[in-house]
Amino acid sequence: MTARRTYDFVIAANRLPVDRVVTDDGEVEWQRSPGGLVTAMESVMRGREAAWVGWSGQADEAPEPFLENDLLLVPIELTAQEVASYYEGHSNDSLWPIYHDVIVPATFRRRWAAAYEKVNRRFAQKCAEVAAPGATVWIHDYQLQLVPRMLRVLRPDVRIGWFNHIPFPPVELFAQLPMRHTILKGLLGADFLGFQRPADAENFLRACRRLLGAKTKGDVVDVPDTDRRVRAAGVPISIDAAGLSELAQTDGVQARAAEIREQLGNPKTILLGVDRLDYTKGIRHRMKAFGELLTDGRLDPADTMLVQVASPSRERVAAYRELRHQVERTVGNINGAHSPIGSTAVTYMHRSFPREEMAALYCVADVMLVTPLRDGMNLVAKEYVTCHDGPGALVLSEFTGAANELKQAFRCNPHDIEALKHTILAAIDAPEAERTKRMRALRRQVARNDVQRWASNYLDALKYAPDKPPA
Ligand code: ADQ
Repeated sequence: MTARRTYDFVIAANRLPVDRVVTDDGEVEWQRSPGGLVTAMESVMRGREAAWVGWSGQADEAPEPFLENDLLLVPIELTAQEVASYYEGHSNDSLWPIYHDVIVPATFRRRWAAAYEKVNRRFAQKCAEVAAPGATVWIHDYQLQLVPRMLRVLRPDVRIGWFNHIPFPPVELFAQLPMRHTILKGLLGADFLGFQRPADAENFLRACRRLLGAKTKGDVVDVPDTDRRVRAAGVPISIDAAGLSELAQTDGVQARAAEIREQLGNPKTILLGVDRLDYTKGIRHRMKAFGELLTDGRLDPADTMLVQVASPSRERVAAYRELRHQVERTVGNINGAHSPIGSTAVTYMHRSFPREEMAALYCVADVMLVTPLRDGMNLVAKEYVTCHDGPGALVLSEFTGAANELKQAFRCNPHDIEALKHTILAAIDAPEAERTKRMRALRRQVARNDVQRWASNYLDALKYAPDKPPA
């Protein structure tokens, strides 16, 4: 592309914020994806000239840059081979397991790592082309950890931020990565590095000390062999709380919630799980606890049911295919053993739903089960407390970033199945007044710390880095 013009605010993320859809008459159209990042960015991009660099989601295709509501979308081409090596391979089969406590073993392949570098360079070059002099460039997530340094070499004039949506692992695990030095140096090309929790930032700082011999003071690293300093701190992401709460209160969503309860046979207690079908989310542990509670006779399938929504994810990676089989087998086993005639103990849906349907499910759930073994933040927990305007209960794993903020949740260690069963029962049985009080506090916490606030906190930190922004 020859950059016709440049922009003072540039976002780089693996995916563009649009989905490609083919209409009935064969036309290609782009639809704005409904994700939280897009909503957050809308608020910070308003009134700015902005560009977004990312992959379209379709291999072997690079449409020309195009405008979407004043935002220039700049597609990055990935070949099918690069999707397999940079994305499914290095990002999701090497980095993802290492960054999530090696819940499944990581696989390292030299050609995946080479493709990761090559694709990161392509992103850096594209950012360098579209960034105006002195622009702010905000790079997202673990797929693009080499971009900060590559971009700094090409464009020392721009201000570079990076935000990690997933955990940053302890150095003892990070050290396994063959690419560990390249990644740390890649990240240190930024001015500010944002993490979900202060503990993630601390893990990064420790890795810089141990593996690069870098000096750190507080949350600032001296970049070895330069006079540059980089700040690393926790800036927890959130949701568009006002928008979601408004949606949940609409007549349509409320009516749909009542209809869902009816369709489920009006049980006394509805438990809900909502996840991408990922081994980090603790879906098997949750099912095990629920199944045992039925077997023990401590829950009665006649009046308690679990609804599990699992959106399809990364199905070309072996560990994800295996997980899907395990979950579906377990659902079959529980239902075979416990479902009453005409109803099911577990209602399992392996597909995605529109926002309205998700909001209705959150409204109807008496207890929300969020039990990841490790999760950067977990937005589902925040969505539930925002939508559910009544005496609900949130069971929340202590291994999520959200647990740092959502103190009024029923906290659990999903590895401890007995304790998890106990916590689920405690959430179901808690007096209504206690449930109402906890939920109110949780809702207020998320409303105060919404995604718009996250984005403005992040950009302030980036503006003042390596110093802290004025209070
Ligand atoms: P994810 O691992 O994708 O994100 P999460 O934060 O839970 O996890 O967000 C999932 C989103 O997908 C939620 O908004 C949820 O409503 C939606 N969703 C899930 N299942 C769905 C379905 N079947 N239909 C429709 N929508 C569905 C990564 C990190 C997280 C971090 C986020 C944001 O792994 O830890 O919170 O980025 O930084």
